[in-house]
Amino acid sequence: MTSARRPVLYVGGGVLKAGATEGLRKLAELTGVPVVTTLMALGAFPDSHPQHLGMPGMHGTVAAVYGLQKADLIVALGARFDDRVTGQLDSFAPDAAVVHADIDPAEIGKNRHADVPIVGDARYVIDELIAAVTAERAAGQPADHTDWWAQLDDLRERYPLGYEESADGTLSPQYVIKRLGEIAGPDAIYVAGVGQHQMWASQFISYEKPHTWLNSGGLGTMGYAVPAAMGAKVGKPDTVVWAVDGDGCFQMTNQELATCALEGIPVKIAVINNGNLGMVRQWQTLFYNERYSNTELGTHKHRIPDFVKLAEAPAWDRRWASPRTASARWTRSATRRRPASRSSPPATPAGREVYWAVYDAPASGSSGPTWTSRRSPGSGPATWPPPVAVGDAPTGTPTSSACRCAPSPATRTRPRWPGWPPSGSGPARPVSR
Ligand SMILES: Cc1ncc(C[n+]2csc(CCOP(=O)(O)OP(=O)(O)O)c2C)c(N)n1
Repeated sequence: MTSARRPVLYVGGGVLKAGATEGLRKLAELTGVPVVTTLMALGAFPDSHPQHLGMPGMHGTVAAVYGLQKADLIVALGARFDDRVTGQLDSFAPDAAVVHADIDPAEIGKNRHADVPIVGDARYVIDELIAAVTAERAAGQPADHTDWWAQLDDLRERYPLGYEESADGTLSPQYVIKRLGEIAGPDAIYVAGVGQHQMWASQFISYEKPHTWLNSGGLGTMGYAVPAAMGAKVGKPDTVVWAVDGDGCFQMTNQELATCALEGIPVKIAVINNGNLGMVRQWQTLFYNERYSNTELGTHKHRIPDFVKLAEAPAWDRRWASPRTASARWTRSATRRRPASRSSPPATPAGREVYWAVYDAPASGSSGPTWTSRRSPGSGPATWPPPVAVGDAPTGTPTSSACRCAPSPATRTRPRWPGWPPSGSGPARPVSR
């Protein structure tokens, strides 16, 4: 690190698991080396830190991708050279020597040859790297990364993360997520499902602290967000927990909202409803010649329920018999600072903070997407709707270097599949092309 001209610290989720974030910051600041953090490592190094290039890989920033690709030294800490980071392995970072530190020996050299393999807990490895760099510095080996930073800064300047505003003045999902992050702030915990909304949540919310981003980045399990948010809220009842979920993912585990109501677990959920299995559709667009198959969910038509009505369906709304009772229960729960127990009176507080923000794709025949938000009645001071009301979109057109929301595809009527739906169960319905 002291003799390399273009070094990068490539940080993975292992650094968070090892509790090595303090050490990472020390190492980064001591060496002046650029840092990239993977999807699993968001929060391990503050997003706002000047040495942070962002997330690498196919959903990453231009500077982070370029940084790894052109590096002459990659120091991988608790990361695994996943294909979403490297792309095609044989053309990934061709000039880089690799120092690969991981607690799991099976990871070392699995995808990319390690010139210096280190098996160990990231916390201890980082401490030893700090000691080694300090000794080299003392022996008069200064590092000069001026040219390297000039290139990277130029890219950061020219290609920041961005997105396109919709022409009709409706809100783009990236904007909604960005505002959510600005309003809830760096102390909140954010959880996401799997898909485009997950990528936008990773890109447009600023993660400044460890363990404020929970994500299923390895297996990528749709349905992760709601139960993960519940777990986070139970573990940290005083922290605001937001789940950013997709309309597809949310349907996999939304029944757990009943558990939230029963057990008093006040999570907040933003469903980014783009009317599609957006990420898969995006791949069909980009890699499968726009041959769309089974990705249109059809907002409020066939595969997507009315989420606002769904939010009202479980028992919590009915429990607000009177605002007075509701507010008494709320106070009691808030001062207890823990979830209501099973034997406590009906768990009104849970419902009171379950907050719904629904980004709606255009219903067929309607003029465009709409933003609706629903707050359960009698639930205290509003924190959400005003800042993201339609019309609050920023002026100017941000540049785009990130993925865009897949618009709802046009629909056409096609004969039903042979034998489905069973005869007598209704007319043929429009399906996506
Ligand atoms: C259990 C499971 N099934 C399928 C997939 C494959 N998959 C990844 S993203 C995705 C679409 C997710 O759609 P949605 O929740 O609406 O999110 P969007 O991409 O539209 O934001 C699918 C089907 C998966 N990751 N997990």
